[in-house]
Amino acid sequence: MHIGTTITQFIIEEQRQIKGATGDFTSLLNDIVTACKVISNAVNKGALIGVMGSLDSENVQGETQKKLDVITNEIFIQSNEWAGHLAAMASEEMDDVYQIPGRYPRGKYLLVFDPLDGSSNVDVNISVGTIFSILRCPGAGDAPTAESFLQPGTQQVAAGYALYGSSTMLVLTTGHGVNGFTLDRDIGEFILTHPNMTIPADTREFAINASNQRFWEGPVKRYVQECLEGKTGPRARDFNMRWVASMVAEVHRILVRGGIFMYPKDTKDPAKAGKLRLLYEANPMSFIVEQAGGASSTGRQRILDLQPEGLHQRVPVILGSKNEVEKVVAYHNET
Ligand code: AHM
Ligand code: MG
Repeated sequence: MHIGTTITQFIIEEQRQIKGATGDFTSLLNDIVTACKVISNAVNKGALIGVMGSLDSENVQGETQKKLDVITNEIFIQSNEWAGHLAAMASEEMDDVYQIPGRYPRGKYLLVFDPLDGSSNVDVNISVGTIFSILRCPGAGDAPTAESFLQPGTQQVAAGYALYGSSTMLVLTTGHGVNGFTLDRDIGEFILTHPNMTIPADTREFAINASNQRFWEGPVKRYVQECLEGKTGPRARDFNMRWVASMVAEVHRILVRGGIFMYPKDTKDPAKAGKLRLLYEANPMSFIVEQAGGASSTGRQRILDLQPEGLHQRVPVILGSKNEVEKVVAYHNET
């Protein structure tokens, strides 16, 4: 019988290539994988275990928290705080940095995550996901602060997401391409099913929340309008549109069949530069997309080059098939 490559085997074999690797990173990734399996189970059982619905609380960004936002955040903390690999964590659901409790050793990595992205979809049984990013902790000895996390996306050691969809998948990059694993529930292991995922440079599919159209800037209005004009317009081809409102599901679709995803700058709330958060949404997804041959930009700058200014900073996001992203960037440059 052929046994597929488990994610653990894959990570160990990948790390063997790296001189001086201590096994810390491999072990950290394993704990993240465990957290994603536990979350997958909770999301899958849903109403059976009473985890659907909202709480009265709001997170630091003023968004109503779902029960599962809080539960999944707790799962991530519990799975990752004890092993001695992390110096601190930060997440969409916590106002400040989470320090590793004194009873555990402090390690050299920082973990940033959105434990349940797209959680507005969870009550209606549409795909949601977990996004994570691993950074090195700068400085030795001192307790990490928010500043420790403010590193450009190019500094990420690894990034990934788990997609809780019709199957549960984990997609990972450590800077050597992108690989996808599917959870085999019978044996409780993620098995390599999508090796070397690559995004085609061209696409005929775009994803954007079109209800915000009146708030977009000129270049995005122009790009979408030209897609809508189809064969008879300047693009001379018909485009298809998708909007799941779960970034993980959109990025996964783009990794599998190409496409462009946009949550651009808009004037809906002038206090916000965009909707998606740089550290735990835009950066990890941009790292994955670039590693798969795609591109990712705010429209004006490569996302991975941005110097973060705050833990919960928001940025415009335009990512996916390279030639399409470059077209949107070119339209921004013309203004
Ligand atoms: P969340 O982290 O609070 O779930 O918000 C992020 C999500 C993304 O997954 C998705 O792309 C976007 O918000 C959808 O926004 P909208 O509801 O405006 O379509
Ligand atoms: Mg999110």
